[in-house]
Amino acid sequence: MPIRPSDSNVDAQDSSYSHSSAMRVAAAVVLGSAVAIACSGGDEAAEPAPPTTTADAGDAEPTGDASVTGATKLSRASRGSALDISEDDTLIAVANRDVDSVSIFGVEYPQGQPPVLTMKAEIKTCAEPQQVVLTPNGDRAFVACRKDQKLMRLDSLRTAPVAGPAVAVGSEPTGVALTPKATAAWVANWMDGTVMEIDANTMTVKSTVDLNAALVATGALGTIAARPALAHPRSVAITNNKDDLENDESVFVTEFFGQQKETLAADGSNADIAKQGHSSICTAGKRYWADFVARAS
Ligand SMILES: [Ca+2]
Repeated sequence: MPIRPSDSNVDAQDSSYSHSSAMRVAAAVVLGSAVAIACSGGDEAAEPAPPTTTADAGDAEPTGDASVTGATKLSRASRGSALDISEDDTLIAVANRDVDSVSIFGVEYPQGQPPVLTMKAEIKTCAEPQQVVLTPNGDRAFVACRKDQKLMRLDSLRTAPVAGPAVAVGSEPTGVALTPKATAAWVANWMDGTVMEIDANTMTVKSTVDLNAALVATGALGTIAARPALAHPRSVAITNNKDDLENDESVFVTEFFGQQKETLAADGSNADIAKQGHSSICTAGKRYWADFVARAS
């Protein structure tokens, strides 16, 4: 079972969360070769080891039944949420976090009338579905289940919605997003400090990016060895440059905790400004590296 800190039920993606001294950190993983030098950080020994990848999904065919709406590629960046709307606005997926299900709604827009919402199905999912994200044609969805530590695919949402295969990911996945053609899903493992690339068709882990080593390399944590659970990636979003390549996009990941930038005063007067967030920019070809850089607080 994962270790769950006392604040693990606080959702940093919700505006209700307020922790003035814990500023956000953003991490980014760039799936391309253009910024490889920027990722080196000048310290070879401190760089996280690139994960092993076995295949290139860059030119893979889109998933799902594209004939349903014809959409094979998202028109926008992708990020999961408790709720997602299909590209054509006719399908809505809602994560029911407390009852371990996802509800699928069809939407019609009668002229001059309010939209009509019809629940097509409530699909039982793995436990604690934190985020859901729909594919370009809306026929599939991917669900990150925080308690069960899985990513589950939901299939045939347009016709006969059903739970599909699931894959074990890291501890407490809290975020999921898709590449523009939905050939891969990226999951933020909040407790492990990693992000994973999941093949959307085979539902297998293609690569794992360790953000812990990248965070240690900034020096913000002092002189310590990298280990799991130092970084806490929370939500994830993937760019969309509208070309046909999947492996030239960037993956941005929010980091839950800020890092100390100055000594805390005895009277605590600088408690709200003594920390700063970090963001990262990274890496390379068919290998994925991660790095953090300081962000202005
Ligand atoms: Ca692209």
